[in-house]
Amino acid sequence: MSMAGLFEFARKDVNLQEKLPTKLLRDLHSNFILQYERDKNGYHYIMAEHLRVSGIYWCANAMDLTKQLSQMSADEIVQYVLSCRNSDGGYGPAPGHDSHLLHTLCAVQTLIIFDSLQKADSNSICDYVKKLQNEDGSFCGDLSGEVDTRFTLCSLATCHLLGNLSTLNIDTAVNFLLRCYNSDGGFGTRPGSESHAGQVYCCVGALAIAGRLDSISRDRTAEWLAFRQCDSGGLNGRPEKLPDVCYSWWVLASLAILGRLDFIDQSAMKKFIYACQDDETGGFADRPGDCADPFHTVFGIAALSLFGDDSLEQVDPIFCMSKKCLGSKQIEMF
Ligand code: GRG
Repeated sequence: MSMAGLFEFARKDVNLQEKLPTKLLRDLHSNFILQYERDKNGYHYIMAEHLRVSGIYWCANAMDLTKQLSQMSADEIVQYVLSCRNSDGGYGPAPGHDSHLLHTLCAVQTLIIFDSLQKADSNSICDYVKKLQNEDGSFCGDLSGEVDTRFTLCSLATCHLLGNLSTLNIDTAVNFLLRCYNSDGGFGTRPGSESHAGQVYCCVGALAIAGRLDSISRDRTAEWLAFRQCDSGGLNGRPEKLPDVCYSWWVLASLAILGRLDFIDQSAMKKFIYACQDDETGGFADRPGDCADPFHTVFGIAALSLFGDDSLEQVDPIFCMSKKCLGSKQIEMF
């Protein structure tokens, strides 16, 4: 391949056409989200059983951040989430499914959003999380043994939100995270793995919860994150990949935690996020013109909230929940 060809390859991007949305279509998004709550016999609801509790958190959080949570059936949702609890103390994605850290954190986040955390057994949840910590400080997501820095954030966030962070071995957890810190400033899933923006969010968030952000170079990490911005204004997760609206959250929230939001071109980024909205059905897609879904919807909305928008609740960059519902559980960062 010629040098020119290589250069083109490195600049993978999308084109923003003129007819794409240029402002936040807030009220359309609540209709989009509520259809997932209403249509329980529909294809999407049935096919999503393996990730339902995560899906419930994405939907409830999107409704909370757009100040429309009161339109949801709070009691029914809380009862459903509680019914996903297993005897090991963790939560699965749906009743009868095995526990997993991803769903356990989402269950806790959802209960907080609906002001129902007192209905959960905090001690048994923390015991469940503690058992998944390995000697080297890393965490498995469940009994299958997969290790990933995502699970470090899930563990520290869950125990912090339940007011029992000290049940975990924080020193070894931090040591493990630092072994996943790469010389380019990013973090990977495990020591030696490629830097990825999703993993940077998990590691930076976990270090913030641990009170150990001083262990890394904020500027070096923020520079790696800033390089994720493409000409369209959208952000990718790693070099030579297409932008995706969810990285607007993973990257921007990491920069917010590091106190480096100004490293990015904010107006170009907003333009890309607005363009990912579906102006007929509501919801956000990964990229302009693709099919909208609740995952990209919540992270698109959360990213816009970080820029400051009066029609949205202010979001907390570590926990991806409104500051209003977190109250005193927020972490003082500076
Ligand atoms: C929100 C508090 C809170 C916690 C969530 C599970 C988790 C903790 C974070 C996930 C972070 C992460 C790894 C995000 C990336 C998700 C994603 C779109 C992965 C796709 O990866 P590839 O390799 O896509 O298919 P690319 O974009 O690299 O081509």
